[in-house]
Amino acid sequence: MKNFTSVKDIPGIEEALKVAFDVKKNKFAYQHLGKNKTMVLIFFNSSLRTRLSTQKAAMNLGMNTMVLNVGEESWQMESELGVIMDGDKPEHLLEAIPVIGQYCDVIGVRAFAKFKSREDDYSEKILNQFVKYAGVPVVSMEGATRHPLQSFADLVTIEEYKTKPRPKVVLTWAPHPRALPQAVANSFVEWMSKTDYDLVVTHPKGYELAPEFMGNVKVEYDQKKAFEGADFIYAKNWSSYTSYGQILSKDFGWTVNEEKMALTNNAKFMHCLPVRRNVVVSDGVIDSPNSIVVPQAANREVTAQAVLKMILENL
Ligand code: SN0
Repeated sequence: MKNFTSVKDIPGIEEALKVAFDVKKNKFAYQHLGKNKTMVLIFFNSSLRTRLSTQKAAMNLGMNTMVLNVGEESWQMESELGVIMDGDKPEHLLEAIPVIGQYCDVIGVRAFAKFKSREDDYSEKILNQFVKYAGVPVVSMEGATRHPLQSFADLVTIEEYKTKPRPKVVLTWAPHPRALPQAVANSFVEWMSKTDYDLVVTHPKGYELAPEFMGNVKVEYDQKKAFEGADFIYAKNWSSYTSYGQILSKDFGWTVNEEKMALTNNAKFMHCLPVRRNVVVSDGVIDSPNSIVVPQAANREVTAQAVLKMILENL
């Protein structure tokens, strides 16, 4: 594997799962692969799990890691092409990216949707500049449209907790005070579509995800109906794709609570975190024994390590 920016980069779901379960069992067995190799992690946006789990995954493989938070610790970076740089951004990505590539063997990048232009976001303007100019493999640590390291961890978690071969997996929109990217939801749908799970997406009208991610995935506008018989409830807020970046609803009627979980087949509750308690999900649900958000987060280390292992093997 060279770059990792979407599910299309892995050799296949089955093989990727095999690698993940193997590194989970043998965390420190592949340290030779990363010896004298360095990973730089670049953050244009905040992080907790992604930063720590990816760094830990690299360290498990014997790599060295360096983290850079753009803007706070580095120069502000310009990403537009052809601009007159007489504003507040002293450095262009066109130089910064190949320079960073000189100091490392793998680059991890987090660059969220900016919500200025749907076209810019959906063309992955920043992430693709890294892929183009880095000269070394690039791992997406959440781009504008996808969060593949998260979705891979979600897949591993569902595989670990499922009690039947073909569980019903429900992705439900939930309210939020801020406009969030569609990346986690897009990517979740993209990865789940590669499995034979019974996948249902539920959201209010106007929150339809991009057709390139949804394909033929079932949409159920009635959240309670969607929850019926579900084995996994995956909650996530996203802003509108069609009315791009807008908040169309803050309806607490969509909050995941005990009453709705009672409609499910004793479903496990999942969320990528960070989560707004009593907005996205009630305390009662996230604190219940059915909540698997912590083991789900723990699998971020596992899947980051699986991805880095596959990249290192190909260097
Ligand atoms: C990000 C998102 O894409 O939704 C990262 C999720 C892994 N989430 C947020 O930015 C949440 C921020 C907030 O205000 O709750």
